[in-house]
Amino acid sequence: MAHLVSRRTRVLTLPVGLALTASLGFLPTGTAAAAPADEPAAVAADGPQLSYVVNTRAGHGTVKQVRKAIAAAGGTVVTSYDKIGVIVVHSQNPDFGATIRKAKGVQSAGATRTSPIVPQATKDIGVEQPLTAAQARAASEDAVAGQDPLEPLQWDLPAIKADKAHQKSLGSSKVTVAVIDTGVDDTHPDLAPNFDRESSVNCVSGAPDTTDGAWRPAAGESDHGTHVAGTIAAAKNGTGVTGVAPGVKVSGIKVSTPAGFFYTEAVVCGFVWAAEHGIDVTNNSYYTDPWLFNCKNDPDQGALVEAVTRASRYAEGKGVVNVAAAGNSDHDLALDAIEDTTSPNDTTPVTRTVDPSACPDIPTMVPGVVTVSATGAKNLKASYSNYGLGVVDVAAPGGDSTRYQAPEAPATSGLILSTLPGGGFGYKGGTSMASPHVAGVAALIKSTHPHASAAAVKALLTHQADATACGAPYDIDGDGTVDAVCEGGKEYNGFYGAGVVDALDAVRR
Ligand SMILES: [Ca+2]
Ligand SMILES: [Ca+2]
Ligand SMILES: [Ca+2]
Repeated sequence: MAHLVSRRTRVLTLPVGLALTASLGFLPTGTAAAAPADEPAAVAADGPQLSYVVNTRAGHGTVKQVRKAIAAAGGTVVTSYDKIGVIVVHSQNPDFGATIRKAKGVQSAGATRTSPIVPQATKDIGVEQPLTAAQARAASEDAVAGQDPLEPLQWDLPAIKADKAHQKSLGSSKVTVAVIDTGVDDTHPDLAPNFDRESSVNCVSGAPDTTDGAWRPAAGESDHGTHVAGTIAAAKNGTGVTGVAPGVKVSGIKVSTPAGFFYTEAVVCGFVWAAEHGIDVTNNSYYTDPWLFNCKNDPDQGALVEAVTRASRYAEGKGVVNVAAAGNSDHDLALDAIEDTTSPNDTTPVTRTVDPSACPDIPTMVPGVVTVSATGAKNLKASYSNYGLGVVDVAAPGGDSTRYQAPEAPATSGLILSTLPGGGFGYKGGTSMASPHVAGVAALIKSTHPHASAAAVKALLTHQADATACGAPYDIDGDGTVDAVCEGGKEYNGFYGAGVVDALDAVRR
């Protein structure tokens, strides 16, 4: 089974050679929760407990009517997002989806997973490349006045002129970026000063859990979200690393299960939470499991696209800029036929050929979401990064294998250095790391223009980006064969969109 997070957190060309796919060893068992007592006896409830999103027409009367139909079909409402007409349901009725789709007021409904809801083994995603004590020591000797000790290793900051931007502004503490991810360890000394607890939450069940600290990764869970948070807003405080926007606030919206699955109901909860808690920017370095591509003409997958689209649009309407990673499969998302061999990734994947325009990768391909491709230290598209004319909006550093794109000294790794749970630091690479650079720049723009709408911030983001031409035929491994084709002109193309984001322009009034 392909693991979701592997696609986003692991570069295809990892220097430490982590496998791209990892068996989760998932075994369906009979441990799913018992059927609710009030379930009508006539409805089959002998299937695995699955989770669903049910999309309804707006209006309170409709929601009430649909709730009745859900109960009659053997479903239990977990939570209901009435403002966007999305209801999260659990059911063991194998026919629940087909039955509820016929109910009055229901527009679409789909299972958010293909395996039952049971506790899954925790799994350590691991660190792509450690920071050695010698590297850290050498960096602190190289650091000049005004730099945090590890900043000399952060080649990605000058690549977007964040170092120069910081001489003018670190961003406003009135701006908050939410990391919709695997959880954020806010006790990290480089994150604690900028962490916003009030706008942090655990959304894994599909309903918000505001228990103190519920936004943190549990022991053994992925360190991905903590790394992403540091890239956005690690403090400029004389210790560790520096984020792209070290003066803004960052919050954690935990949406992945212990095994690292990002299911639709959790993502919907995350966007609705962001919309209603004063968030200015969300970062989305994942795709919703279990489908890499969700075909709108499939009743299940189409409902997932609809629910995530409603939730992200609701957030955008409340002024939230949603930024997302383009993905790490080296796919041209503008093609009309891509082979997907990894979905569904929570049971047995099947091979299918999809047209991404009809079968989008969500949330990154949802209209309105800023789609980010990754560059390496030579400012070229990273070897693994997805691309596509008309799909990629902007580019930012996500790192690449040093063998393909080596940084200049004193930096020693082609990957991105950031915070890890437990107070540590380490390198990761992927479009997961590119997206938070863009989220950070969007936060700087919002700091400069506090009254700008989400649309206005996005317009400035692309307008200020430094146009990057396709350049020479892309043979990143130098074997004489072109590895990806960049379409478009200098101002807008499939590899870099409108260009590499510009933190210095972002702080100019
Ligand atoms: Ca710091
Ligand atoms: Ca510029
Ligand atoms: Ca090649």
